[in-house]
Amino acid sequence: MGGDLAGQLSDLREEEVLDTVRGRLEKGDDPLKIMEDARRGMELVGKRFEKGEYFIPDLVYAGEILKELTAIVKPELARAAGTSYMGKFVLGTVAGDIHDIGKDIVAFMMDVSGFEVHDLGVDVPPRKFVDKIKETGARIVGLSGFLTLAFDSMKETVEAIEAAGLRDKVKIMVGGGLIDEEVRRYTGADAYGRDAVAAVSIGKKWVGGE
Ligand code: B12
Repeated sequence: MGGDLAGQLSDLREEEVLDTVRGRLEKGDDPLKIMEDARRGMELVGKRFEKGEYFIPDLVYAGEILKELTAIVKPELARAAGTSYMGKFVLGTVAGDIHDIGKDIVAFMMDVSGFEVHDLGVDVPPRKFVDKIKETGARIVGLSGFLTLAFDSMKETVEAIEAAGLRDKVKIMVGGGLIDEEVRRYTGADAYGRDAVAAVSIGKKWVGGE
């Protein structure tokens, strides 16, 4: 029951993964640590895909296992977080990219941390971000992306926000598998967050809550 979660996930051993997660939560293990192990497991899945050991259906299956795992961990994460109102947050996976597992974790963590989350979903064109910012008056924007092509989509989204005259009204954070500080600079965003915990602390800093 206390097995190696990252290894089990990377081997796509669904039942063992879920048993391990339930067992760890019962023992009072930190839900964030469980999510970190799951992240490492998904990284291993990605490596096997790169090496040609796994194929697209394996990625889909890994994504499904991760979703089930997240559903089990979510209530515990919610319990661990604070809840005072932090303002509005517009989030989406940028144009051309349909990865949403990481984005959904960010949405969830921002939500339970007190942000009003407006999640635009996946493959979101720049125009939709602009419209949502105008409609909600949100001051914080999150762009998620896992593909190399997402770098340009993020840049185009930041540019569209600027062209709409909203650039000095919003702070923009970027994140996702391949995103780092260098990519952040390329896109013109204000901050890069490595994970959902970082997203929350950046957001709180921007609203002056921490
Ligand atoms: C699962 C998966 C899929 C699933 C996605 C299911 C879903 N509903 O999301 C499916 C099978 C659909 C898929 C499809 C594809 N995929 Co894919 N996929 C993955 C995989 C294995 C895991 C990604 C994931 O969900 N990780 C789990 C989450 C939890 O990861 P995380 O990074 O820890 O998330 C945190 C941070 O990123 C951060 N974060 C995320 N968003 C944001 C936003 C903000 C604002 C902030 C601050 C933080 C933040 O917080 C998250 C939570 O803590 C990766 C491999 C990898 N190592 O990443 C490849 C990978 C991303 N995929 C890849 C590819 C190539 C594809 C396809 C093009 C394959 C194909 N030929 O069709 C398609 C893309 C289709 C498209 N247009 O988007 C490549 C990308 C390579 C590249 N350089 O572009 C990768 C890297 C695999 C590889 N090594 O080749 N994929």
